[in-house]
Amino acid sequence: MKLFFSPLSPFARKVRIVAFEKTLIDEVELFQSERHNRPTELGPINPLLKVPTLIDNNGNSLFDSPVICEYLDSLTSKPVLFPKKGMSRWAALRQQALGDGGMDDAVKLAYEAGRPSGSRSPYWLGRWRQAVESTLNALEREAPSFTDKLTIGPIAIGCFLGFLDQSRIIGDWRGYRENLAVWFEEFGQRPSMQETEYKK
Ligand SMILES: N[C@@H](CCC(=O)N[C@@H](CS)C(=O)NCC(=O)O)C(=O)O
Repeated sequence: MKLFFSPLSPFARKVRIVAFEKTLIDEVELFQSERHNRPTELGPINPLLKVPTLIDNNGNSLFDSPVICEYLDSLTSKPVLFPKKGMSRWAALRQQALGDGGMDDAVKLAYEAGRPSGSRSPYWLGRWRQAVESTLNALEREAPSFTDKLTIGPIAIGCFLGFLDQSRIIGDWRGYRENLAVWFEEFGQRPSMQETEYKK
């Protein structure tokens, strides 16, 4: 399999973590995709022109991290990262939506903040920041009920928090979010998190 990724993309990190947890990492060949190359490089395989994009062993392309992650989950039996049915499935998918949604807003905030100072929109900077803070507040309230069971939910949340640390886009998020900070401290020790951490 081939994975088009960028070292800074939290969504691509999510896919790499899943590959690691499913012991598939050695079967995934990584191709670093630079932003300026994406239209030509990814156009034929992903109309969204985004990383992560996966090419499976039959040459089929898969995109959007939830789809790629569920595909990888289907390839080996354990651990089950996408519970098949019942409330545990909806709880995992809901957590994934929180993590992915937080990443979406944090990435947009980083893009907007990275524009030349005269072109930045105060409205959009405020809007994306508000959404990131609101997601963090929800996660702080929910963190005491997080269980040790590994699913796609905590993986997505871990990638969201990891992106905030790596990009420093909103400064110190831990200050008054102790439950979440304690949870992330422990989750961040997983080998899959350590192995995929962005290093300058
Ligand atoms: N919903 C997508 C989001 C992927 C995404 O936003 N990727 C960003 C990088 S973090 C991207 O490739 N943006 C286009 C670009 O940077 O050219 C997923 O879950 O995979």
